[in-house]
Amino acid sequence: MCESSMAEITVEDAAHGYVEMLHRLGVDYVFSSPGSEFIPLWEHLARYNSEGKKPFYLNIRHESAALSMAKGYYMASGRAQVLLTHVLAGLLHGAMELKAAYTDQIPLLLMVGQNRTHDGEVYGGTPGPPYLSFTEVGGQQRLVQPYVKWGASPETNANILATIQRAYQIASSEVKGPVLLSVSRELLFEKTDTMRLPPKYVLPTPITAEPKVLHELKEMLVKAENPLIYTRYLGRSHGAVASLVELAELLSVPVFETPGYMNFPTNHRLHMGTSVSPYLKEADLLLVIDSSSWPPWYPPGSIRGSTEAKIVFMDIDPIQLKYPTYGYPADLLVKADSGVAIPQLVELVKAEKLGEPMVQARGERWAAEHKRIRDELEKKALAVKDETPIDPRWLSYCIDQVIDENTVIVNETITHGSMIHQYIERNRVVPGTRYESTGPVAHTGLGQGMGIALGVKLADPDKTVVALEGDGTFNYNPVLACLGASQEHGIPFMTVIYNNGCYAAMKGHARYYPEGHSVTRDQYYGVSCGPTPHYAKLVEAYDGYSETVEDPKEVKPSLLRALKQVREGTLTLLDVRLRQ
Ligand SMILES: Cc1ncc(C[n+]2csc(CCOP(=O)(O)OP(=O)(O)O)c2C)c(N)n1
Repeated sequence: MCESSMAEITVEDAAHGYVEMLHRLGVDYVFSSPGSEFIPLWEHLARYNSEGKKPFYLNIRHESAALSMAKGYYMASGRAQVLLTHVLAGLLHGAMELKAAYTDQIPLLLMVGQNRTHDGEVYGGTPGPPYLSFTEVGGQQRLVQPYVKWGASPETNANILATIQRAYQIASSEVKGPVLLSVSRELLFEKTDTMRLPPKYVLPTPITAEPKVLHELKEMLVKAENPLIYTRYLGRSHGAVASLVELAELLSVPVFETPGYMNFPTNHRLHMGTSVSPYLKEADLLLVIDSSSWPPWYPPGSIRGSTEAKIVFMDIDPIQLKYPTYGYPADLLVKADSGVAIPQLVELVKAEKLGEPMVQARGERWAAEHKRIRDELEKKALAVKDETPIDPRWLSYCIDQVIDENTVIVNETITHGSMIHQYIERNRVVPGTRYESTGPVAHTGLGQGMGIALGVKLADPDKTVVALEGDGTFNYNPVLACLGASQEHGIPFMTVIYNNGCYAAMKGHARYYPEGHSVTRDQYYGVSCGPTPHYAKLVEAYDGYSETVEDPKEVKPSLLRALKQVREGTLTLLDVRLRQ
């Protein structure tokens, strides 16, 4: 390949140029569920990969698994990911995960095939009748229009490399999110010798607040007697974690979180767990950083009845443009990237003369509270350690005991979620060691956890990755595709199923119909997830290691055996049978 002075590259054909462009963008992997329109790309990917050149082609057996893997890879690496999925059918199979990526601000470049001809007009054009049914009047992109930041359906290869780069640039810029390129067979198979190369892109600078706004926030923080900080996804910027620690320590402000990412070291004396509500009444400032998509109270207006605290949101999108209704009250909305704004805030606070005795007394009070919360949780877990069926508290406590600080927890449980956040907290101290699968930013739907775990492990091969699943969420996952991807690509991860044999979260009948048919007949439709199959056997089919755990005494030993296996490179699953 040579680059002429006119910024053109010589290529074997158009698809060669597409692959070269992805290579130049620094893309590591192309996550892909096959469709025959991609044959031209496979041709060149095979050559690049056999020469050790990126992007590596990653065959994945279901689009939803491919999208979740790409999401996990982004969450661990911070870089936008590229996918290929089959025309229409593939797009629809991955549609929920695409919507999830949109909500969770995950930058993905999704390339979907399409066809524009149907009568042998063009070399490589539509190969047969099935492709006719994959055409959509108005173009397939309209099917997922609300869930992509940007989309294009290129008409020509004349500027296609610029379009690919632009799509990647748009996905990667704030607010990040998925973009869609519908690339036609006619363009993919096109013969050409040269292609025009765009000038290399740059990203816009990060969003941060005006100095006077940060000054106002600093004033509020230093004057507050009882400030609280709450976050959900600050930790997606690893650097922001250390800055938040610095800010919290300077002022002895407690930090609460529902961890979509690892946000704040859980063993820190100012880490106060997940529940902010017991402290709201006495608070005079509540600073919600990176959680405006899911603030820590509900309904939105109820906060004004429970506290007189001033409410400040800091977020790239503090009014959540994607929601038709919202309604969370605020005194100050700081539109900023916390990874940039918090270090600025730290510098402003450092320049202040702080009331040292007050800050110290506050620090001691919260350190004592941190210890009290932990002691109480431990006592509660030990109290149920011998219960049969196994108590989920005991399982969560044991997981916390056996993992090390470099083990990554990918949580996709529902009613056990808050317990997991409370208990798995002894050593969540390294940024990038926990992720929420149903949505690090907001709830986005079940079935993503195993793919995310695979993507995280692929991006971070030295870490041990543990996916926590409910038996319900496990069923929503593309399990076979995920186990297959693990086996095919050598990506070992461990799954622990919190198996309570039902969809406990669905049992809301009595709340709405206290004397209704369900209650009186003891017949709760929507709750059953049984008879419980031998989930452990699924993993055997992929040469993995698995156990079914029913004895509370076996919880810790079985976790240790499974961790040993997965660390030695074996796909692993524990099906832990819990009380309902
Ligand atoms: C794709 C999708 N389908 C259905 C739901 C509705 N839903 C939310 S929680 C849940 C049950 C999950 O069951 P399980 O994982 O066993 O957790 P449990 O409720 O027992 O704690 C269901 C069906 C959803 N959120 N997403």
